[in-house]
Amino acid sequence: MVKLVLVLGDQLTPTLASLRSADKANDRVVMAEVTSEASYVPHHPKKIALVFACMRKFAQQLRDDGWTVDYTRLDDPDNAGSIPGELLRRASESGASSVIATRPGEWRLIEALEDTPLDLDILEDDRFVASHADFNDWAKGRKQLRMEYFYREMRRKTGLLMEDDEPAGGKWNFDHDNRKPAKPDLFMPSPQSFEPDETVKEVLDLVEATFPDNFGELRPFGFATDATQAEAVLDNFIETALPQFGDYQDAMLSEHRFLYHALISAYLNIGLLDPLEVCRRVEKAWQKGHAPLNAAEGFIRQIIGWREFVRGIYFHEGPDYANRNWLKHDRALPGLYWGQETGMTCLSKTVEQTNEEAYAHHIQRLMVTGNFALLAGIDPAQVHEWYLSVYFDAFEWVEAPNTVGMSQFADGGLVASKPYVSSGSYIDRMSDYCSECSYSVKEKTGKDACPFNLLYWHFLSRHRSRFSDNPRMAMMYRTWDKMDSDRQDEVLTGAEDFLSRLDAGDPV
Ligand code: FAD
Ligand code: DLZ
Ligand code: SF4
Repeated sequence: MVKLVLVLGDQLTPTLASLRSADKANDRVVMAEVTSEASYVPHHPKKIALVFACMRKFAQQLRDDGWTVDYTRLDDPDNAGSIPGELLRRASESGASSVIATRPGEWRLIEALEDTPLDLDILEDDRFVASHADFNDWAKGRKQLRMEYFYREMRRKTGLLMEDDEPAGGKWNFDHDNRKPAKPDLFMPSPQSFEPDETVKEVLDLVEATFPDNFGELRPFGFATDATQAEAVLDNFIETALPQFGDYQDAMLSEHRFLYHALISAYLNIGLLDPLEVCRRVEKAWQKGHAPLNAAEGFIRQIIGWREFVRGIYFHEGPDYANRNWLKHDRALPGLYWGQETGMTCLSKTVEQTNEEAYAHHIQRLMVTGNFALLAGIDPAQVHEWYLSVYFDAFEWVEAPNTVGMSQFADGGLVASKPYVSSGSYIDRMSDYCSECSYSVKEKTGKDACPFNLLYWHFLSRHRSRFSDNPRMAMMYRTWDKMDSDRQDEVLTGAEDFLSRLDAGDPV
């Protein structure tokens, strides 16, 4: 009996579980560009184009490999508009009664699949180092789930950067060495980019015509759209940027959007690159003396540590995770996130870059846009929707724990042991934004004071009952308590004024 084999837009891996368990001679692969997936949030046009172009090329690759592929384009008049709808349509066309799928990376879609009347076999997605069972076993009975301890387990499991049972270099984590600010005159490597071929050009025209109002510039489009190109991005990163990755991991510069970052997250998440392979390549670069240990360890930790950890949290916590709001923040997301003008250069530069590239690196996401949203008390569900929309690598299993957990502390401290908040001085130390800003980072009060300086104390003060017994925050509260009460009042009034202007939609 013929079966359908579902392959989603972020499952573009030839060794995918559903493909491995199907019969190439009899079964039919179903792939579909559908409105429901392309518009559950207003995705950045570059992200939609990336997914569609990669899907079209992967479908061709499967055909060349002997598979029968039923591929539906977005503008196909028979398109049913959703993944379950397309499965039903293809089932009735082919007479298939059962479907093999690989578990989607989002509860919304898992639930939609489970609701179809088809006989459905959902297989685990094993393109990760840790299975759900591995993560749940590790988490069981622990009072706190901390990435650092999980990461050590992953190092032991994979043998990456291990010398017998000990971590290479005698330490698990070299983060202490990875906090250097960058100067604009440093040599900056450029990430590899690609001229659109015919397939990509067709997709760009389709996306331009169908999603004209979505936030984000579609062109120029230079992303990799198949595994060979994604490998080239990785090769170029290892060759030109990896040695400096650690040192400048947290740095931000107005004119250098990518610094020494890899820009491979989307390719990992879509399935064009394999996480373990990527880490083995980086380990080899260290073994050959091409990159120092702090760079290789820092990079590998992001992948087998953070990436695996946040996935574990997303599935461990269940479908309500993205709706959590531990701090009860309810302010609407201000227009500046969608490009409304602001005098705050760190925010305007990060949003401008996001608009043009569908990319910002981790510290821009965490300590600029994320930090501001948390300090200003913005509804985490709206923040989550923004991050899920605007970045080329945004899929809910990885985006939600980073946004709701790490960045907005809305899960009450599951992902982060303390809120990632800072005043303007952190941004000033790690970037060149403040020198061009209409606010002054040195001013702590008054109309020119950097809003981060005002909001930082406002946040700590309004959440004192939640955080005052967190030992990692004790020093912040001691500093606040040492401030005389007139100055405290001035700071809090300044913050309230700022928030009122933000709420009124006035330029800030
Ligand atoms: P590099 O800095 O070069 O790092 C190498 C790789 O490590 C990345 O490609 C990525 O696969 C992995 N990695 C690094 N940090 C993380 C992390 N915290 N969680 C998971 N993987 C990580 N990453 C996504 O892939 N998708 C998202 O939707 C996403 N949303 C985020 C939202 C917020 C609020 C924050 C603070 C972070 C988010 N991240 C997300 C994590 C991180 O910012 C991106 O993975 C990274 O910026 C991607 O760029 P890069 O490939 O140049 O990464
Ligand atoms: C992100 C995305 C987009 C924009 N479009 C499609 C699509 O048309 N068809 C498809 O199969 N997948 C798409 N995706 C990826 C899915 O949204 C993704 O598989 C789920 O969010 C689960 O991670
Ligand atoms: Fe951002 Fe404040 Fe610096 Fe301006 S002064 S760039 S608002 S941190």
